[in-house]
Amino acid sequence: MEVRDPNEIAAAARQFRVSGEFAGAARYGSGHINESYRAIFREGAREQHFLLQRINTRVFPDVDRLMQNIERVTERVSSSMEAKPDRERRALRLIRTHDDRVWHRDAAGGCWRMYPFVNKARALDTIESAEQAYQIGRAFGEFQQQLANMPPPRLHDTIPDFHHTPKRYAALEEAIARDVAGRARFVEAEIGFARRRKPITTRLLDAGLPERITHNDTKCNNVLLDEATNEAICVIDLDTVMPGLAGYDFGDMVRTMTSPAAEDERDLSRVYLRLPVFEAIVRGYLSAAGAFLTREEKESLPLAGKLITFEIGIRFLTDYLSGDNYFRIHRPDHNLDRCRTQFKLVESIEQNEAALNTMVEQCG
Ligand code: ADP
Ligand code: GN1
Ligand code: MG
Repeated sequence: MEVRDPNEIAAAARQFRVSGEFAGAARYGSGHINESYRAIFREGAREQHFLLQRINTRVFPDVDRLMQNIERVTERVSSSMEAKPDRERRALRLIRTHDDRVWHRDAAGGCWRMYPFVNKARALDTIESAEQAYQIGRAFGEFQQQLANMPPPRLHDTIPDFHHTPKRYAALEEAIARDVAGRARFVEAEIGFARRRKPITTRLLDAGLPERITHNDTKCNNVLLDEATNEAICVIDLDTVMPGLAGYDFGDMVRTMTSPAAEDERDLSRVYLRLPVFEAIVRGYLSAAGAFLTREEKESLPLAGKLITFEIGIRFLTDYLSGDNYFRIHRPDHNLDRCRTQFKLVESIEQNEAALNTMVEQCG
């Protein structure tokens, strides 16, 4: 993990308009992309916490457009929460800088933003119960609903073709052909697994489904759950909110919640789909999104679960072959371990396909 000079972090934090004195910051969370810190400001006996982030500009080079999206999305979500007394815990709010911007570029080119920290809430890397899956499903369903009918202009594509599975597949083939890290010979089985499934990569895009505004990164640790009530209260990680298919969000929930094991579990016997959790995701998601989804979109949900799990699997494999320069890793072969868990889950989804279709039919 990157080690950053504390003075650099402190200087960035002080750019934001907050009452009180900066009193320290510690690395926070388990995201693979940005660098996040829990920052403390003190004013007399009062202490306030913030989530300070150094944006990954390799992944998001156009920070202006990225932050324009986030500003619009946070305002929209916040205004839809107007009636709620604890709106500050339910909608992210960008803290502005002293010169009234929503992000700061430091002298070294680092780009920073800051949100109030949602206290007494947690982000789960793996869920502990089907009820949590229901909650997270509902939260992302409501999020899509809040962003439906957003007035023009269209949101920017912060990462073009983010969920274009055929292009992700083409990128894998290119990484295999280039083999810059000399690792292709270690992953012949995984390459074979991916190649056998190439024909499915176009299926969601070819289905003629309507464009929505979607989150696109709906893994379970991108929602905060209230510690006391277990309610999913706040959708976070808004970098990839942009036009997309409803199934992208449903699919990444299937990927990150139906298996009891972590995304990087090495014991693959622990990786499999749990039907009751799948059902909880469907019920939670449709309790909100059911109101606006078409019949074809609902029918596409099981396929989306398989396809997004497969897609993230090939992205991990591509990054492994390319020398690990996209996803943050914490050990050698980390991306390969992540790829293997995704592929194992794809197999488990395939074995349950008929049951998943029936469940969606019954819930929809
Ligand atoms: P990444 O793109 O690296 O995943 P995230 O925006 O998801 O970055 O933030 C990383 C982690 O920080 C989250 O998984 C969550 O644990 C925590 N987090 C993010 N925003 C907040 C917030 N406003 N309040 C509390 N915790 C947060
Ligand atoms: C990344 O930022 P984070 O850790 O929530 C990635 C997602 C992947 C996920 C896999 C912008 O999400 O697309 O599905 O890792 N985000 C980006 O865990 O690429
Ligand atoms: Mg995240």
